[in-house]
Amino acid sequence: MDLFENDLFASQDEQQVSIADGAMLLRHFVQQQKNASLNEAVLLADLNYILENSSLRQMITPGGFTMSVAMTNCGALGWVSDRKGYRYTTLDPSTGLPWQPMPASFLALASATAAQAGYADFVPDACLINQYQPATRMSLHQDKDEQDFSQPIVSVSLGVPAIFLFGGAKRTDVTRKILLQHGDVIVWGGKTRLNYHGVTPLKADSHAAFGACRVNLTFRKAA
Ligand code: MD6
Ligand code: FE
Repeated sequence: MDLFENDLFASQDEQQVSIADGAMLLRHFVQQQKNASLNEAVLLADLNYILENSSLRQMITPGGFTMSVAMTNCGALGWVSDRKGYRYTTLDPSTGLPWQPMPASFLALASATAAQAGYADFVPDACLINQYQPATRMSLHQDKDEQDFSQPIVSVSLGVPAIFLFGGAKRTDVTRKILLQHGDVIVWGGKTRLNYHGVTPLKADSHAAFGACRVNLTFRKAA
């Protein structure tokens, strides 16, 4: 299949895959958590609560384009984009109120996966929630609005699978395709912290809990 020809990992069954020095894929990590405080049902209930109390919105890029991915945040800081630029805010611009607090299950998932990938003591202060409808994509970008690039990023995929594009330090570097399925977590830092990456248009599919959508949780230490 053409789509996966650059995917080093699609045919492998390993639970834990090193993508590059500093970046690791933990497959189906969410489903494997069975603690009272961290398990799939608690995580999805906590996510639903956030989405019910904070609206997903399509933000405007500094260049004036409407992003196709719908976003909200939880945690002390939230990532926002508008004509003035990209930044982190303590208040949700659509309400003027603080973002919803980060649920304990989210914190537990972020620090457990970071530790598993070799990043001890990761305590995120920001969780960006991205919702992809069918055909929605995210173009190649770097995550560079955070203050301390020694801190990793934890990215959790839920719902319909997506193809993640993982490039290099330059926008023109070749990208590899990585299949991200429900419950997969990428921990990303070290030498790859500023690598370009994106998501190809979401294919029509269905997931029991998410319908036609994919939801991505991106945990960061922004401040
Ligand atoms: C997404 N993810 O998976 C978009 N950024 O929906 C990201 O932009 C991302 O997954 C930095 C590190 C990991 C990521
Ligand atoms: Fe990103």
